[in-house]
Amino acid sequence: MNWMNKRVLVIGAGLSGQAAVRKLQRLGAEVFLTDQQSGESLKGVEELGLDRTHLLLGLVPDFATINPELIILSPGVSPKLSLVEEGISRNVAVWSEVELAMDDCPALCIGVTGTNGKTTTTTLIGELAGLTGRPTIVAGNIGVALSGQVDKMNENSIVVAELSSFQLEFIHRLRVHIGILLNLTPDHLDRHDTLEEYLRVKTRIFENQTATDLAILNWDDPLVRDLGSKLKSRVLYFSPTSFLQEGISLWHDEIVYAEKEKRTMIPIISRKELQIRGAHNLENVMSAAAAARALGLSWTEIADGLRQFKGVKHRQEVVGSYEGILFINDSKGTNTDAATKALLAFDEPLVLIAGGKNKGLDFHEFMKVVCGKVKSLVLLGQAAEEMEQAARDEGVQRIIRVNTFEEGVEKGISEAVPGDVVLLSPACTSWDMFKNYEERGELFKELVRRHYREPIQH
Ligand code: UMA
Repeated sequence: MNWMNKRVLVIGAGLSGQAAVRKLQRLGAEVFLTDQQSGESLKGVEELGLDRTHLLLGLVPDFATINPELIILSPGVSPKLSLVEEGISRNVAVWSEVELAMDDCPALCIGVTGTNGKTTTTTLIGELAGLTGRPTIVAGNIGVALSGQVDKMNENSIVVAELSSFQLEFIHRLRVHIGILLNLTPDHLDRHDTLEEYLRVKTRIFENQTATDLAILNWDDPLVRDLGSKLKSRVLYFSPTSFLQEGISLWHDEIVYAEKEKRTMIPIISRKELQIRGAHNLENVMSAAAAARALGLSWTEIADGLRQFKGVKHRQEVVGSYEGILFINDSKGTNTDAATKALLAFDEPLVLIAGGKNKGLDFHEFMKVVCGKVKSLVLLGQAAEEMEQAARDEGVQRIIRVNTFEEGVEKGISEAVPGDVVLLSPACTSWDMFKNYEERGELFKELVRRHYREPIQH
């Protein structure tokens, strides 16, 4: 669309808002950027060019004075904000930042949504799409605003977009050629009010698909399965629990693709060959394989890509296997729920390295799981004392307290024997020792590799 000289109000000056402003500046629009926070507290705003751009920060601007023809909404901004309500009541178009990003983008678009697993699936599809040799970008809710990425795209490019319900709420023409809905469970109900509304918004991902497009749906999720009969696009189901005569599913331990009409079943890969663990990851792997197949990759190429995939950084990321011990970096496991999920993903004897700064959580329920799964528990950081107490209350036998992170990793290694898994999943934030969980995860990987004298990878 032509936005030359048009007045556009961008609400929210975070990643999305700033990327939108840059794109609108390139399109020649007159931009008004507003945020409830003042300029000093907003990182990156000072780097925005000010040509035909007005910064209205730390205040509530007067709608009538701006008189916008378009409002771009950052995903984290509620549509109940008075500025947005006023725009809607005056019939001003309201777009998500992703709508603006994809408005004139000629690339093939793969969109991934669902309550859980979006980031892993998006990352994996990005890696598989890379195998096609076509220019590929991975962006969206994954932490990189789409508007900042799509400018250099052409018809041959592939955009893999993680799309949240917040982003899908204000799309209009955004078309995903390949769309994935992984699963649907109640989430973000503070924003979407009812489960029905949340589902409605999520399923908008398929709204602009045509008969040539592909919808990849989870057979095991009744709400997602039912959607299949209502879509205009072709539908391909996947099931991580049962065999499907049509689609991607599990046949014993093998991930297979079956076509009913041709009466064929093609084995893709054994789940045992995957580096990423846990039942939930099968959803991610199967849907990504379906998308990659639609991109024209052979099943052999797809299997190779799946075999290589080490997961998303710091989320049950496979560091490597050394002298028969598998090392997993789950530094993003900053609460007991996330750390519990990580523990349950492994059947092998576990050495768990945990601790850091407590977010105010009680550790007793978590320690019940630890007690059943973990052979040695290494504790560090500010929360170590509290965690040790809870671990003792729940009957954990082998608890080792250390003073530094380095010592914790060394102890973890010395506790393990071939066949074990050493898991860093702290159940705490990193802020007592590190800037963030990324820094903690990177140090973990470095210490493990240094211990086994492997060159450090950056
Ligand atoms: N703001 C206002 N008024 C309000 C509310 C917010 O001015 O009423 C301002 C805040 O002061 C802040 C800005 O809006 O400066 C933040 O906007 P934002 O929350 O949309 O954050 P962005 O930095 O633009 O990041 C967003 C996504 N954030 C959310 O959806 C909350 C990022 O997803 C996404 O990676 C990024 O765009 C790039 O596409 C994060 C996320 O937590 C990872 N997503 C949720 C999730 O995964 O559960 C949906």
